[in-house]
Amino acid sequence: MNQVIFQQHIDVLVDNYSKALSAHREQGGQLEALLIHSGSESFYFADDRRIPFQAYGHYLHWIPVNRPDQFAYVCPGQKPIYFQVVPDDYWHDQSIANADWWGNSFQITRLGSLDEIPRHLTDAKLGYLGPNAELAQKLGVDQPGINPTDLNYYLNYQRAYKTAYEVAQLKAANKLAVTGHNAARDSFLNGGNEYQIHMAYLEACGMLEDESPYTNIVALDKNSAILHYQYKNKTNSEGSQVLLIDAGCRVNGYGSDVTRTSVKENVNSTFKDLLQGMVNVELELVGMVKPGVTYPEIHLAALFKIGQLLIDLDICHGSAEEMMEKELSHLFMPHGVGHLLGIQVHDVGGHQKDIRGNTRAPPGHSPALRNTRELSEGMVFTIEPGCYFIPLLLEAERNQERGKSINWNLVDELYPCGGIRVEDNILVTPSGVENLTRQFE
Ligand SMILES: [Mn+2]
Repeated sequence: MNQVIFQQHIDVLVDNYSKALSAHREQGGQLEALLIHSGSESFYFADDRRIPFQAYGHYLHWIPVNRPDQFAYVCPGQKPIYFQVVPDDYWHDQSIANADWWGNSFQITRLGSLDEIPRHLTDAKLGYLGPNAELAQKLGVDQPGINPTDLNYYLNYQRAYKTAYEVAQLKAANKLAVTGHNAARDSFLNGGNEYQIHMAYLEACGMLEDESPYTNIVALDKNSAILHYQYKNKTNSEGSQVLLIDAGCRVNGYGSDVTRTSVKENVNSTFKDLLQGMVNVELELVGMVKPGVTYPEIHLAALFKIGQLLIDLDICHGSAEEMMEKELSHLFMPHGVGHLLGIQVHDVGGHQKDIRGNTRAPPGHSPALRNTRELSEGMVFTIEPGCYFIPLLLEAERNQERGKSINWNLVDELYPCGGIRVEDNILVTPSGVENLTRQFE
């Protein structure tokens, strides 16, 4: 890893945090420094088993060490400090390997317990960002210094703009995911069931399930119409015709989020055409990306294009305009066309209009749209149009006025195929777009 781009990344963060703290004080706040906590270990209820740990996003933004009770200390004018807590413990491996490429950007203070932190702090008025308010108080921070809303808005908003270092991590996470997706498709074409396809993906990526940025969706046939399908069926699936797999990888805390849909040769021919159509729709939507376009424009274009495709394939009757007016396309794509992406798969600040926390709500007909931002250079998000045959949504229309626009014979034929989603990760460049996923295919 390149130490220079990491240091540039930290320089940007120092600058952002300094500005955020200045803005905070201009509005009457008092804070001069921040302690950013990775989080605390937690346990299942009435159990001594630990819940797999996932560090807080604003902490991982600084330090690529996914471990509980680690702290970044940021005080403008001072080199950032990493309070690295390494307790004495012979039950677990608590060692942390510091790498020069990131370690040189911090003053690393190694401690045996987090109780030792206060004695290393200056008298700058301290705030706390993180999930444990009780701990914050123990470390000497009182409300309103715990997760101050104004600072959160400022920092969440800025997270959408990635540094060169972050883009490099996201690219690496995409490269790895593409390897996994290729293995998953091969497993499917060779008759693998959901469990086997899932394991083929993990194996190809060389990762444990806990290391995934989110729970893999590995859905065969009609399961692919369950948007967040969470199981991995172990039954014989040699006769399966459709695979929808939504799976990513994580590199230094940054996650990719990629979906591919594959079919076997003998799949329903309309479904095969629909898949080709959806791949084209996705590429056209990616082609719309450039600074100044708003994300809801891409979402609306997705609904319009899917409406047109459904008409072209005789799955619906009428015009694409009618499909929009009657919100028929929405029945086939009930989710948003994508979301901001970074440390969190659904990255923060998607509905923010500015650093002060004013929001832009998604359109009333698409409440699930997670991103309403105006696109600008350095933003990373997904583009993931989908088209599904979801009985729960479609059957409610069968005997209604709206249902007259739907070719039910064909829908009945397509139910067993489930649905389609095609998803790439996209970077906004000064003049347009870089597809972080397809460059590795
Ligand atoms: Mn996604």
